[in-house]
Amino acid sequence: METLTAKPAITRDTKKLVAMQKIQSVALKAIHDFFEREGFLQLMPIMLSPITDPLGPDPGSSVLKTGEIEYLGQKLQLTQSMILHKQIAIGLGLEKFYIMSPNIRLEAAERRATGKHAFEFTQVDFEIKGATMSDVFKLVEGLLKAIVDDVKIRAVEELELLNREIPKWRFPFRQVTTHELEDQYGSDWESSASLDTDTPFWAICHDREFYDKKDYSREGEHFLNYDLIYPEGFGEALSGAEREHEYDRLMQRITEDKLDPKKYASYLALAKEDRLSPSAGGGLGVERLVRYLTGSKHVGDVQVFRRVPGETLLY
Ligand code: ASN
Repeated sequence: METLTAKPAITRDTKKLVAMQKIQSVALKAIHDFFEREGFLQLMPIMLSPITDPLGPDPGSSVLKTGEIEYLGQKLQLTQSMILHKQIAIGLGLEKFYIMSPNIRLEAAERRATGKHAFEFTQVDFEIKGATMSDVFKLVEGLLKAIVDDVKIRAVEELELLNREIPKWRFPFRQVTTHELEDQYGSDWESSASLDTDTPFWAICHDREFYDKKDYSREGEHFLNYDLIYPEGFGEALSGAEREHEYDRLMQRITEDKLDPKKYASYLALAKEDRLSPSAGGGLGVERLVRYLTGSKHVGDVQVFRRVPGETLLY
């Protein structure tokens, strides 16, 4: 059984912690302002549901188990991501929206060493009806530019206190397939490729969860999905995709992944009635964003209440 391996950090540099929270507040306001300008609605998150993102199968995943509770005789899972709910919301007529969505991912203790894993974090999860990958690229590049511009103007003293100079980025961000990244940097490409750049880039075409759409216009295994990778070694910022929404394709992908379709019955029932629609979206990790903006070593360092795999929780 996995056990705790690390003592929690009790002493913290409070001045730095406050500066980080100021930068986070400026970033969050920039995010809300940006989505409002773009005509998005803000939906509320959910934390318990009979269905959640399986986060795999993915050989890179180290989630030990999905959190689960029983409530009035029903088994409910803690949200790992709201992807399935975003698709359902699109089916319910919500065309463009975002959610400040807390996720619980019970990662293995060894993930403490990556600097980018927290077992409880929030992502800015958004979805757009009828959108394509390139629509999302444009939107996210605009979003990140708005955030960084605001932080550079409104958090001058805090950036100085943290000794952080956010580099100037070049737009639009480069797109590279995971096949190319693997050829250049090996299967563990993320941190080396991230260290090798001064501007974020899009890593596209990953073989992963069933809800990320396959590119049916091409022979072989190609996928209409993407990760955004920060420069300077900070790694993944966002992941997202165009979505599978047709019943037969969803069933095929779920079966290929050796998942139990019964676990997704309520979601699949909507697909069967053709009540899911084409959409695309993604999720931007808030703590990872703040880690990047503040140049911090670990996502846990920017959390007032650290949620780092392997560390004992005090409060
Ligand atoms: N939020 C991601 C997406 O929209 C899913 C995830 O976090 N696993 O694709």
